[in-house]
Amino acid sequence: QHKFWETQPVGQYKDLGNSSLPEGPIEPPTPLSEVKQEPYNLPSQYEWTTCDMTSEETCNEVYNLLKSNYVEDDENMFRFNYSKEFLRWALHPPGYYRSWHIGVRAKANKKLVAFITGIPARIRVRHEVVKMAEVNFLCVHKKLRSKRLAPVLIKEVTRRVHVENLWQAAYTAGVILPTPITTCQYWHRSLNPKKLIDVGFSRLGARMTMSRTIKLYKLPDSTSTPGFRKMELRDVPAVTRLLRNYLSQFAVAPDFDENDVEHWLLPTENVVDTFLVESPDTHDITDICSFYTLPSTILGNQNHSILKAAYSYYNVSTKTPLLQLMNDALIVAKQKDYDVFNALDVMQNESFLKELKFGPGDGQLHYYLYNYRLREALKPSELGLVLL
Ligand code: MYA
Ligand code: JJ1
Repeated sequence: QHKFWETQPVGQYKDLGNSSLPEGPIEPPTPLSEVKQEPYNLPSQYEWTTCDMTSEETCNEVYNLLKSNYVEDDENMFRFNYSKEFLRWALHPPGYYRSWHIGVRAKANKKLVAFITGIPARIRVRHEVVKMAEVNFLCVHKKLRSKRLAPVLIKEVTRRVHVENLWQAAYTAGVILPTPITTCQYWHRSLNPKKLIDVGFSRLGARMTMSRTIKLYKLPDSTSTPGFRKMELRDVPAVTRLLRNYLSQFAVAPDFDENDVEHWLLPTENVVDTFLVESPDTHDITDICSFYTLPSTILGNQNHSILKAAYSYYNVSTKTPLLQLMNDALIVAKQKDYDVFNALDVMQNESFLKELKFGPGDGQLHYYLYNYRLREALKPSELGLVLL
């Protein structure tokens, strides 16, 4: 029973497997003159605010709301702790709209109590490139849960996306809603097994001691691939060509141009790391691997308060085997003191997960499109999109 989602142009359960329905937009755009000009009504104690994330003060408020109220695992042991630099990066891609960074404040004390964001993206679905919003960072303060504020936030971001003449969106969630285009599994590769066990992120395997576990996850001190180095600004054209060509094989993937690649892949300290392989003889760029940094707060542990996690982002192998490339990514993440390297079973990731000693997590990530129907669900390996 989904009182809100039943009213929205999303794939409905009753239509699952009904192959007579066409792929594409569920409803047509309405004339811009018919788009509601005023924000939706909030309960009278609250007011809308547009969050200027370039302001240090506003960014701090958003950071603190998410730090205390954003996504937790199913046993409430860890909570995502996106950094301020990360939030600024995630919300300022080429062509972003400030009006899509939406907050709700309590009128009484101006405290920020809820948040939702959109950013523009071109997403290719099969042979069509569709201008969409990527919606993320939906958060309602713990004290205001279950009061139906989330549907108001979602309707308001939808309205502001419509104002810019965009009619589709992509989003992910840990919960099941009508209806996922695919469901992905989280996998985890221990880099600092002792800490992960101490904080309850993982458990000592059967018939395993701590010292055998530490040995099992040991990695070489340095990377193995000749020509493996950090990506630089001058690499943007080559990385764009490699990535565009690679992503073309997936049913749903971003349509990145050079500006997007400069924003999303060029390394930013403690936010996004990209490495590539430059052939020592030809100086061709043949392979890429990247990960982003998303720490989690460890809730209620005496000895540790932060779990430093790297999340696999976009990887392309044309010459170096993907297994070897990702092993080098693990080595640099270990050098940089990450505790764990996480990945979803998207794109070709299944080809290295087991061999590189990743294990399945207890979390799943469901991917959704708004106002765009797919005839049937995808396999995770048909998905070429990673949202932050
Ligand atoms: S996913 C991350 C979401 N955030 C968190 O999980 C943080 C911790 N939790 C919270 O802050 C709250 O529990 C939230 C719900 C805010 C999640 N996506 O207000 P309510 C539906 C979509 O009484 P609350 C991310 O950021 C629920 O099914 N809908 O509930 C992507 C129910 O509807 P229905 C969700 O717990 C977000 C209704 O809300 C989600 O106080 C993409 C209940 O509302 C969820 N994660 O607040 C948003 N969780 O009765 C959609 C619950 O029908 C974007 N619900 O089942 C759509 C595209 C928009 C743009 C379109 C442009 C064209
Ligand atoms: O991190 C996650 N799970 C961990 C910790 C589990 C703690 C108890 N619930 C986990 N650890 C096992 C690791 C082990 C290492 C050695 C090999 C075997 C495995 O499974 C999970 C993902 O698995 N994370 C979450 O549940 C966080 C929420 C995920 C949904 C995210 C929604 C995203 C919002 C959209 O933007």
